[in-house]
Amino acid sequence: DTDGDLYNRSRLLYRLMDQYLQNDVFSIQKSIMDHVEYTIARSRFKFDDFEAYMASAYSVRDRLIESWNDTQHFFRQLDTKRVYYLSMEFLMGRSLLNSVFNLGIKDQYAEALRQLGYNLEVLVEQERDAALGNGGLGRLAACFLDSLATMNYSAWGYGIRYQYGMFRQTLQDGYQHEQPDYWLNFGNPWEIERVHVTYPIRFYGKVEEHWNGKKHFEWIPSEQVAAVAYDNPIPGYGTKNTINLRLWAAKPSGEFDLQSFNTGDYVNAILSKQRAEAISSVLYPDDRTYQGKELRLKQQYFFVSASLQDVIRRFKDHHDSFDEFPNKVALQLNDAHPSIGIPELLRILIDEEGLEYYKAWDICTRVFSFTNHTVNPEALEKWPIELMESLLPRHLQIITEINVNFLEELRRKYGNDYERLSRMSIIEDGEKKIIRMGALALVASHTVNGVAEIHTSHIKNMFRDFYELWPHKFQNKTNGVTQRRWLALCNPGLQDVLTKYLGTDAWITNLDLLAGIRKHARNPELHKEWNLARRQNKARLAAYIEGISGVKVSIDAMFDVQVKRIHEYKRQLLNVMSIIHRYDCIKNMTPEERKNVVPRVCILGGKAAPGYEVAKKIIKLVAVVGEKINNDPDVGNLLKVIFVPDYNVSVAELIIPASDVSQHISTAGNEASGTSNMKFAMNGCIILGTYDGANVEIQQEIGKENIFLFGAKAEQVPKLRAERRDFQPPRLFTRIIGMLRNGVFGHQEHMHVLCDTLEGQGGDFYLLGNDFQEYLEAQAAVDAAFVDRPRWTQMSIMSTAGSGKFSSDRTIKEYAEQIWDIKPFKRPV
Ligand code: T68
Repeated sequence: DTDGDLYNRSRLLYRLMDQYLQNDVFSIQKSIMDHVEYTIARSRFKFDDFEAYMASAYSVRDRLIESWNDTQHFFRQLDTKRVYYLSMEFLMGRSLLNSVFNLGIKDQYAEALRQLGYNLEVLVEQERDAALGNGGLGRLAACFLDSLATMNYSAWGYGIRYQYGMFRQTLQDGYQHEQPDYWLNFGNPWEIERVHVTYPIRFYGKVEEHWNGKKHFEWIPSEQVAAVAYDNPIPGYGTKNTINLRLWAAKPSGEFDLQSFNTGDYVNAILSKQRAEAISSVLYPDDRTYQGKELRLKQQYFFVSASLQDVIRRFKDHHDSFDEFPNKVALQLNDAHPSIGIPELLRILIDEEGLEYYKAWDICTRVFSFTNHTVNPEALEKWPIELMESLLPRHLQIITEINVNFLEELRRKYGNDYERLSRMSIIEDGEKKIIRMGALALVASHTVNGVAEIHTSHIKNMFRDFYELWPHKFQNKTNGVTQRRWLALCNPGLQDVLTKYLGTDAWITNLDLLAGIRKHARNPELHKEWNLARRQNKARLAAYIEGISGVKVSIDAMFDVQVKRIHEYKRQLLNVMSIIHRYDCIKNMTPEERKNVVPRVCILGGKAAPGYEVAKKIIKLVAVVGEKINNDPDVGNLLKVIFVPDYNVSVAELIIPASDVSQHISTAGNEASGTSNMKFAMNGCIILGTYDGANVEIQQEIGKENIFLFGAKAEQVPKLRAERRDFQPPRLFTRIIGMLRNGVFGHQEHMHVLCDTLEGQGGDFYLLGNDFQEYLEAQAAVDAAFVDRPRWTQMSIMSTAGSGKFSSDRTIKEYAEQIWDIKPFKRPV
């Protein structure tokens, strides 16, 4: 090209792109109709709601791409330090409303669609949830991305593009059934497939040792797949920044295995390559229990290796040596799941980039940091050494080397304190040698954090040897949630009331401003508007409940909600027992006495891991108890019990703003933090909970008088457990167990199994009996508060007012400043 050619070509390019897409109503309509015709290939005179949703989504995506491109260009030019959030799970939910809201074009889209004869609220419902996560851990990652974008940090999310997300739960005769979630069936308009962004991922094989002046290892793998990038733009709110969530899909590798095509078995050769796709096909639905499945380790290595290759490629675009790597890259491990990334980074730096081991190790310890999400040491991933040796032989060598060096360091410090050394060793010695991924993450990371104050103190205890050695590594980062999705979007009524009384909508990016509503907490005008907004939410939920169950519920009743994964430690069983107690009381009342009962609708929801039998039995119990109570004419409207099937992000968005009371009643010391407690509090719902996880900090923020906490404290639990055999549970507790066993609700065999978890040798591990009395008292206090309407409304307002701390914006700012050392860069308009 001559200079003249170049000049003319760039003039042409600018002329072709004379402006960005416009966001006036007509331009939006034109974008949508173009996609109806040219992407969906329907006629503009005939397209249904789903097609209108797809076309709208594509038109929003166009706008996201503009913003994404410019943001990436902006960060590249500045050569910013970036944080990479590595997570096996991102529980994103729906995107349409969130995207137009964050881009600041929600009203224009609503109007554009209205004029075309469509309703944005209806179209929003056409979208399938992106359910690439189990629960709190995956949803936290999603909230973090929203905050990272909004606060202008240079950040990427990296994960897996599962073809099947979290299973869909249906109830058949009260039993949970799992249906595959093939969410990509009708296409995913939000992602951008990058067929050229692909990396080889290798498995199995052997390691050869070479000598060319120094020892060098060569891994000769025997299986190879390709990781292909799918980009999901994440727009910030009130900013032009749009960041990226890059998810990897496994595809057959183009180059490998070519020789097998000469064997004559052409068809089988192709079929065997096709199996590569299995790696990214399904999300494991077991949260908090560890199963040593090879496919899971393959998934972990697959996405971490692709991500690190991508990170290093991006770094090398700007740098010739790795000296600057720790100043440009922060790698956050969302639990120990991605910690195979530690030996992978070392392998790349040593085997491929030619760095010395100690240089590579130094880099490693300056880039990784690790978040722990559980108090249960059983849930920490541990891989049998044989599995690692067969799947990732070079990585096993490297882990062994890390461990040898680490033990040597310990020996220098502690001498031959073998017990301590064996407790701390990354490789657990025993009949079967096991690699402790938690220990690996701890040794290689510069920081480890818990997700609530109480949880962090628990971690220091769980890893006490490491805490003694490296106290400076341990930090707390109390979780948070994004108020964009979890207040502004899911509760538009309350959004308007808040903005009106605060005189600004700045709380959408500065949640501390909610405290300003405190001075109106007794204002009767506010009470009226507050309750009106909340009643409209309740009416929406009541209609939904009638639709799924046929049960009519009164919106004057208290909506009492417990929605979360089903787990013994979360004690849904305790909730059901108090419901049975309430039923028992009503049955034994005179009609006159029944007039004083505060009507309640008890709503439960949540999925059980497919192999978790007790959890599944709890779901059936709720169904059975509900069946009996809901149809008992003595009870009428005083008590209803509803199990909402398929609890997911979208259902949460409907339920949370409509709840009066929500329950977070885990045995103290078991729930790391909880995040839905924050969402409920923010929406003016009263928390009924234990002294566990973030409940403790919520109480500090909103005040003792506005929350109902009860039960044993975490520090009492070990003693209570030890004394369990001599403990006499309250009479009411044994009475309810008796009712279940005696067949008051039928299904006796089923009930015996559940009751056996509460009685006898080793029974009641989660101390339901110990907390039962206080729980009933707290429940009675909730009833008393609810009927005092002004007091209740004031408590509700105070809950919202005290929720400022629980924005993920606050959490992310702490991570950015205290762990990642990154700064915000806002793209100029
Ligand atoms: C949750 N953990 C904590 N794990 O239970 C919850 N685990 O207290 C906390 O608020 C939340 O993390 C965010 O910090 C999980 O959700 C999992 O989902 C999970 C999945 C696979 C393997 C292990």
